[in-house]
Amino acid sequence: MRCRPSTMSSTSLNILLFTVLCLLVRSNSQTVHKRFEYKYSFKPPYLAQKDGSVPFWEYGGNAIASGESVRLAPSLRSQKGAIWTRTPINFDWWEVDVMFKVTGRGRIGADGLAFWYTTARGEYTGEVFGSSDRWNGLGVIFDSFDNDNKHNNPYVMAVVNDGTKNFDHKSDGATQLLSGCLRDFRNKPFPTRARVEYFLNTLTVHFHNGLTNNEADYELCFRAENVVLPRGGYFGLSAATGGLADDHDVIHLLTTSLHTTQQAGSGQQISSADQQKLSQEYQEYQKKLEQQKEDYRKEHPDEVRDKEGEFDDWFESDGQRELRQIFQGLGQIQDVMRDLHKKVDEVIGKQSNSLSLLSAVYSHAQGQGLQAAPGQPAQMPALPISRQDWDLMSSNHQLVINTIAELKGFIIDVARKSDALLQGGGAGAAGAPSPQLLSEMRDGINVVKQTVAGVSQRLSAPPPAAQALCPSVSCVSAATLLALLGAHLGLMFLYAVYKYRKKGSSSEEILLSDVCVHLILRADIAPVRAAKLLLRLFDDVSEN
Ligand code: MAN
Ligand code: CA
Ligand code: CA
Repeated sequence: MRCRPSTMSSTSLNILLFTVLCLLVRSNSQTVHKRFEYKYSFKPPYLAQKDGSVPFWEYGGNAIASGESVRLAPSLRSQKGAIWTRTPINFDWWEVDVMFKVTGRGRIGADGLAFWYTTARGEYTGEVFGSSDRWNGLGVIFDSFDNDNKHNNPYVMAVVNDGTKNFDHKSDGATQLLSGCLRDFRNKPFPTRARVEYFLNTLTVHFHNGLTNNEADYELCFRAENVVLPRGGYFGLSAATGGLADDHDVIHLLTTSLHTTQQAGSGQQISSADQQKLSQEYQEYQKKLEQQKEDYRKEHPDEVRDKEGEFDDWFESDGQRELRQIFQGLGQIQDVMRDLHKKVDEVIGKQSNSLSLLSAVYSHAQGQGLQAAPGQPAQMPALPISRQDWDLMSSNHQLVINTIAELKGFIIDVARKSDALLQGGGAGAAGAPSPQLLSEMRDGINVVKQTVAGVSQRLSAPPPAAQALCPSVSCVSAATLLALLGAHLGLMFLYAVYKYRKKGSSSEEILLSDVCVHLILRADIAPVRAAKLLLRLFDDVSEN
């Protein structure tokens, strides 16, 4: 009596185990059959035809299709566009791979794109990422812009709607989403991808972040079970921009229908008798074919020998293919290396050219060639002018220009004063300079004026012509010119003083003129200083 329940329980346990096993075996044998659905797909090249149409699809709004992609919404404010399948799908389970690029120059972009599976195609003027609100079906939304300022965008989410709900754009659909994941899909080096699978009422979304071009780099975004979607929906893609804008480009949408074994076989089941018959027929056909081949070989022994292995080249084993690919890869590396080598050679050639040019310039400047002692490497000659000298030279140059400007001003002043004297008529005043003397002075000053103007013009103008005519080192420098000018002025001055002396001028003026001559004739006084002193003297004289 005591062992009865135990026997019963062991029996029921065995039955349970058997049932589970049966179920397991059944589910294992239920393999998934996949079929590429070209009528629900688009991809480059020739995505759009010459007339702009995309076979089996229709698009509208601001969407533009090219051979390479569909731009759903361009990076302009308040744009919306979409592309939809022309016909509803005729399979229950599917997998859709969408490759897209969302790009924009801003750190933040907007508004995003959406993949749809809905009972009706959306309106191109719709309010939800370029499609209609209150849709019936599924929307997988790639929301770039953080409207609710929760710092949780860009975000990928699935929203299922039965045609009654309005999408809450202001809070990024936060309370309406079925599931989602925080993923950045903007401005990636490679196109980003999403693989949306709907199989046996389980919705799975995988995401590829576009950091690589590797097919295997999808990662799970979410999986949701017990999702019931209406049958016979349309696939669609849409995008929209708002106050901010990104380009929303879709490169491909590839649809694969998924079928279970029962589905795949449904309606095509054949009896085992028929199966046997077919298999027998096939075997007989194979035998017949072999027999015919044998006969042909016997009849045409030469031709057969020639043609043996004719198609061998057309096939390759996995190993052969791998080796071929490795060889191709190596070949490409070699090509790149060769190019690199060439480039490096070119660079070295150019460099040595520049070096020899430089050497030639140095040796010309120093008046000697680069001569290395036997067995010793050639030494680079010292620069003909040091940085310090250069700075000194340029500051001197500036000083010369300034001084000449001052001189010019002064001369104009003198000319003005002499004009006034002439016009004022000094006939009455005893000891005043005669008009003849003044006109001589004015002529002299005019000559000086012209000379100064000439010098200043030459100083301010770029000197290419002058340099082309004479070597840079032995050209007449501005300082020399100024010295000559100074001498000229000095002589004029002396002449004027001489005239004044004759008429009884003061001893101070005589002394000044002597000093002036002395300064000008002394070779060791810098011309700029000489010019400055000269200026001062002029000032003194003119004031007196
Ligand atoms: C504006 C509005 C929003 C939009 C953002 C970002 O604020 O147009 O609807 O989401 O810009 O484009
Ligand atoms: Ca948003
Ligand atoms: Ca948000």
